[in-house]
Amino acid sequence: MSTPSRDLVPPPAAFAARARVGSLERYRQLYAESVTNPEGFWARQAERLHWSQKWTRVVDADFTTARIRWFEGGKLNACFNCVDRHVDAGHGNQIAILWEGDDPGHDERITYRELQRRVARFANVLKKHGVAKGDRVCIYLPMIPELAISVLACARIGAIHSVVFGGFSAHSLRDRIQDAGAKLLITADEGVRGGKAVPLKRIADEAVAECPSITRVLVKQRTGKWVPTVDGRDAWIDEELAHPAIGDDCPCEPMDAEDPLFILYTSGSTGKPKGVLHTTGGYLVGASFTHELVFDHQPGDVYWCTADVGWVTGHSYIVYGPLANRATTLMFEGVPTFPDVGRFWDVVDKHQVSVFYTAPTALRALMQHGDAPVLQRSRKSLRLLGSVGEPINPEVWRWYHRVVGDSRCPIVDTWWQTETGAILIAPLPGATPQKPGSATLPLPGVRPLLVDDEGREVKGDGELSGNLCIAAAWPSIMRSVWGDPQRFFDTYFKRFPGRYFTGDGARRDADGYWWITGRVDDVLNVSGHRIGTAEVESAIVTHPACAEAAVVGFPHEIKGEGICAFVIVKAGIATDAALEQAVKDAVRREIGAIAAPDRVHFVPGLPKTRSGKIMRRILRQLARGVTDDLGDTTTLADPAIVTQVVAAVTGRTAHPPTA
Ligand code: 7RM
Repeated sequence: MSTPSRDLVPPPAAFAARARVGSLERYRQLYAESVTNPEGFWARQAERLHWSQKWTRVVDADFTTARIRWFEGGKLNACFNCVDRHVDAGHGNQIAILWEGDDPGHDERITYRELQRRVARFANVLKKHGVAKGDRVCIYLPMIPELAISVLACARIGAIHSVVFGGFSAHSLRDRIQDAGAKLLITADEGVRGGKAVPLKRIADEAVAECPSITRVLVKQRTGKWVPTVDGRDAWIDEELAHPAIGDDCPCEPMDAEDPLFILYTSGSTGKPKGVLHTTGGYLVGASFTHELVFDHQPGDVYWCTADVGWVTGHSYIVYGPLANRATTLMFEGVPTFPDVGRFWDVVDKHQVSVFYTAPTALRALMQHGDAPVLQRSRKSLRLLGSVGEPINPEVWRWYHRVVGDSRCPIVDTWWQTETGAILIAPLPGATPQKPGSATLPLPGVRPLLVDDEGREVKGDGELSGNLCIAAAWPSIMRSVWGDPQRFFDTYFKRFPGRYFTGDGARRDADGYWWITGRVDDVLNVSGHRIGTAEVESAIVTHPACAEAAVVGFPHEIKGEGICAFVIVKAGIATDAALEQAVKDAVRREIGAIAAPDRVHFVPGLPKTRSGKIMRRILRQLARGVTDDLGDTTTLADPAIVTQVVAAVTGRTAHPPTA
């Protein structure tokens, strides 16, 4: 199945003429340089940052041992690179952060000079409360300026931030705080999204009650609602910042290139979420280099990434990448559908956004409402569109291109992961002819390859498919799993020795274009968020009525993937609508609303192999409504169970729970 050439969308000539990389030939040249002389290439890229001391060795990486070090001997500070150096260079009056509140009447403009002052004061507050270099600080905030400011304040003093998305539950927050051994938590009274309040402080209190490592909780008053405070533990951020002893100056801590910058938790196929560890030099080189190249960053751009800073996309493409490049980055507190489904385009017009980066799930949700809400807004300021988080359906790509971008803006479909730190596969908007649904070609310095299940490289010029691996290290690759280096090796380097395994499947077409087909492990992608089936299963069985659960994904019109749970209840329990709700609530309570199953089926048993492994393949078929083509079931321990499960799912017979 090769892609017809009518599906090739070349970069518009007007765009290419002004682009940083303006032709495919120039891209090919850059790429060739990067793979023939990676050290020279990355050393040149690293020059984009300010180093207080230059590195002595560009790279020392070995995928057979999972030892990865970039720019050793070099010293730099990420906050200095994102803030101070721009002020020093005379750009203090430029807007650094454009904040748009949930309420359309509520916004804030923060210049680089103002950002420097606020970050330095915040850093001084952290120091006053005993935070020092290497300490972990957990940040559980809504999308308000203090989120970016606290991230940068940590980086300034060398504290390691661990941002937890504001949609996670108390238990998820507790697990992350405990795993990182965080000393201080930064939160808010409440968050506001779509006109509704999120009780962050209440959730944080519940979490911190089981976190002895936390000595201090700093609370931002976002709504001013009364919340309980714990004497000797809690302090109001605004009072702390206003304290006369807190000064405007705070030196940037010189950090080794390989000193940790942050931990960010992400789901895998087994066990609890992993603390992905990123270090200072390589990460910032990667975030900055890719932001400039993929988003063709130009002075004067107003750049908007709609992600939450609680995910890696927000770390790399709201905070670190754009600020390192002295962009004006827009931070949006709200949701795409409030006060109405035209909100994104209202914000685009209001702030004259030129580069817009969002997720397919948001586009699918908006596309449902037709073209009118888009066409009613000008969108003339837009020049480039981006997509991230999951494969974008070709028809959604075309709608994004034709309706949102008026057929004038290139689209960059960016493939990457929390672990990769920065974009690895994406078009360069002025150079790469795009194909709807393909992330196109690897960025300079990136060497993807396909490997079959036996570990042999899948090679050739035609259309190929396999497990997506990367052959050699790039600067922003994660360095370890926090507290568990063995898990780092086992997860990414064990299955295909000498290669980094992404967990994704992919296809490469005859033009060398990459098509990501989705996860090949037990990780779901729900609205662009990674959720491990094992986590959801553990959450379900915390409910006392549930004996066992198996979770699979199914195609979902808006979310991309929906969650379907098959649950065995304990003897004598009635499987009614109330219990179904209770199962969903259990997952909300344990993980957060994003992981709540869309469907719950109570079943008398689960299809298992003789070694006790759940055959998810069969459940996946059932979840998508297929009951007659379940494939080979002869390896099941008890093939008869399938008939009973089918009956339970289709409701053809009563399903008394087994003991
Ligand atoms: C940035 C981010 C990573 C997983 C990854 C893929 C999927 C991300 C794309 C994509 C197809 C894309 N980090 N994914 N981007 N699949 N096309 N452009 O999403 O760690 O949260 O998720 O997301 O499966 O492995 S993440």
